[in-house]
Amino acid sequence: MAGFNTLSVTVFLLFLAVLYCSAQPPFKKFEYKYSFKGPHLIQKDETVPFWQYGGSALASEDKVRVTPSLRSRRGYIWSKMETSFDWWEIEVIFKVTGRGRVGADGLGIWFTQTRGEEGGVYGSSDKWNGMGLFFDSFDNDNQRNNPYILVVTNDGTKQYDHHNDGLMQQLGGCMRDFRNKPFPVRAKVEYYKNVLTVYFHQGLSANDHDYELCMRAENVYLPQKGYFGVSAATGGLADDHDVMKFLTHSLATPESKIDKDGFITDEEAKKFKDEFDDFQGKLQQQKEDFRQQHPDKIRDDYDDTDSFFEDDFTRELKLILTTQNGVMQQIKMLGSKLDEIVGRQERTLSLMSSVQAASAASIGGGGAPPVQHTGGAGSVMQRHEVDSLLNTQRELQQSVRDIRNVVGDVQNKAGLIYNRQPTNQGAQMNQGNPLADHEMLDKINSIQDSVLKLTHRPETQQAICPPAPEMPSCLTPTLFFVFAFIQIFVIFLYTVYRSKQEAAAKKFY
Ligand SMILES: [Ca+2]
Ligand SMILES: [Ca+2]
Repeated sequence: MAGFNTLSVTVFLLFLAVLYCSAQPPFKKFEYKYSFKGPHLIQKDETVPFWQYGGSALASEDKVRVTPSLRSRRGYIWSKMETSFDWWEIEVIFKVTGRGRVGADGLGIWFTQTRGEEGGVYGSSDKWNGMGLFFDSFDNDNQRNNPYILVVTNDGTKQYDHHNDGLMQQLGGCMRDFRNKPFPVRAKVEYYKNVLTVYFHQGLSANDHDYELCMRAENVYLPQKGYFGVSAATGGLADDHDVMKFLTHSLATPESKIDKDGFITDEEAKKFKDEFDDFQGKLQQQKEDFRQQHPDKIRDDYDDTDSFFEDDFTRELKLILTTQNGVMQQIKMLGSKLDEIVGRQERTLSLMSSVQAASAASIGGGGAPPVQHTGGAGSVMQRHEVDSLLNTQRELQQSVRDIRNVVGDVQNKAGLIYNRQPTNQGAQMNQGNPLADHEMLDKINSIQDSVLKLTHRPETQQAICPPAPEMPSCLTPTLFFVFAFIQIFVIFLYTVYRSKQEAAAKKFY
């Protein structure tokens, strides 16, 4: 009974130990020889340390442009060294950007037994042995399910089914849009204890924890050793495929870590030290080379680290400069606003003067010259021009008023004279009709004229004509006046007679 108890306790403890070990997260170690990232992604000879790239791929300081957004391009980048660990996790931070609503073809992240070559599967060769994680932009089978993310494993015999977007061959996948995101998108692939898990970060934030599960598959058997790679391709449509970071971690089970006890052997320590010295030597050599090639760019204080930092005084000065710049910008802005206001006022003034001129013209019966309405921004009237124009308008208005007064005066006087004339001619004339009165007036006027002519004639004749021959007694002034009186009398009688006749005629009607 006691033996059974001991056995059951041992089994239970073993079970707990296994459970504990399996629940423990794996130990992660960053593998710099299988990684690349900015800001100093390339060396001076434009190579990426521990990586090789080709096709249309171009590496710069902060990214590898696997393809540019040009038609029918293929590019790739592969790690140089074969992996030396069983389990791993890779995180790839990249961008797929293009002007079109639809892009092509896509990007592949690889772990394969041998490095791929330029080929037809997202820029890399077909019939690979290992895993391909594909970001398929273009919808070849027209199922309206792209952009799509899928994992396809291959043992080196299968050909990728492009026409169906690899749907029948996929180990798993998810439909996510990874193009034209505000932040770089990220993919994390974990291969640990034959479980392959893919997480995806949609690039809607820069938060490191915004990953979501895309697919998970168990019992996945990938080659024990292999190479990591990224490839991309464009077709009739084209996107930029830019990889900012490729970060690899090796994963170790807690058991294996406990076996190693966290220590490294002397042999390993020596190996790491040699590697470090080797790199240090290479760095110094490159520095020397650079100094020799660019003597003009060498600064004596280049190695003086103090020159890279600023002191308090400099920082304060910079702060003051920044503040003053801000103040200056504000003043400039105020100045421009003031200019704008002055411009508006001038425009308003010119408009007002034109309105005044129009009203003056309507008062003066159109005598004023028309003032041009200046609508254009460049033809704003000056103040003194407006003033002179207004003065002219006033003078003109005054003159028109004067003329009007004079005309009115003349009219009044004329009216007075007209009203006064008939009363002087006698009360009888008022009783007759106006036509007769006028006739009468005309005749009297003509008589007066003739009288005047006659009275003035002797002097003019004396001045101009030769002396007339003596006539016995032709016409004396007395005789003339007698005749004139008789004539007036006859006309008067005739007028009276005619008015009477007309009065008699009216009685018949
Ligand atoms: Ca496709
Ligand atoms: Ca599709």
